[in-house]
Amino acid sequence: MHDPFSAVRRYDPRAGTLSGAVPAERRLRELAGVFADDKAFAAACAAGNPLVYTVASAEPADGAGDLHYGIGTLYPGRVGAEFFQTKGHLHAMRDAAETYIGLRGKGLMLLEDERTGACTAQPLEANGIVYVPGFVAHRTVNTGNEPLVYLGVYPARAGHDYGTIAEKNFKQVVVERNGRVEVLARADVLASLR
Ligand code: PAN
Ligand code: ZN
Repeated sequence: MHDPFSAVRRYDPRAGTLSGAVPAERRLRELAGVFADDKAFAAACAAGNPLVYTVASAEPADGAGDLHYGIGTLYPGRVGAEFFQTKGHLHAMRDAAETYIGLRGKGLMLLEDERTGACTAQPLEANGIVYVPGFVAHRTVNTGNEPLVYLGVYPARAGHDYGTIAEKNFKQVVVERNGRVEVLARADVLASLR
């Protein structure tokens, strides 16, 4: 029988593992449409389709007040000038918020409010916390040289809507230029690639 109190898990912030969870893997080819530079994307897929990130999730219960959580491990790397990043999503239950707790590495979260269009890039790194309010699309970007490992805690019923992002993508793109991390408008990046 399900024991509601057998709730202890162990995680390893270096490896990004969570006891009792088999991590889901996202390889580059599954991120079609995410990166701005189509040619660089095709070349990187052909050159070995690298592992971009894993997510090890815990879903203890599914009631209205329950929580799920997952450890994401986003590897360092780039497609052209653009840093490795997650697919990004809105929650299917739009008002579901999420707390991201940085465990290792250094990166940014792209946040975009679908109601107002307001967008921002906030630092996500070891010892930092980013609160993602409801109605806000979120994507994680690794701007460092080591894995970016973080814990995300969200309502059990949040669900993931990837379709809206697949259609619209985020307005901001994070690239390396002259050895620096820069957050640019996607429209400008696309124009410069033409
Ligand atoms: C996170 C994400 C994780 C992977 O646990 O699921 O960072 O990103 P994608 O789901 O966009 O591929 C979360 O935000 N859960 O709600
Ligand atoms: Zn989420």
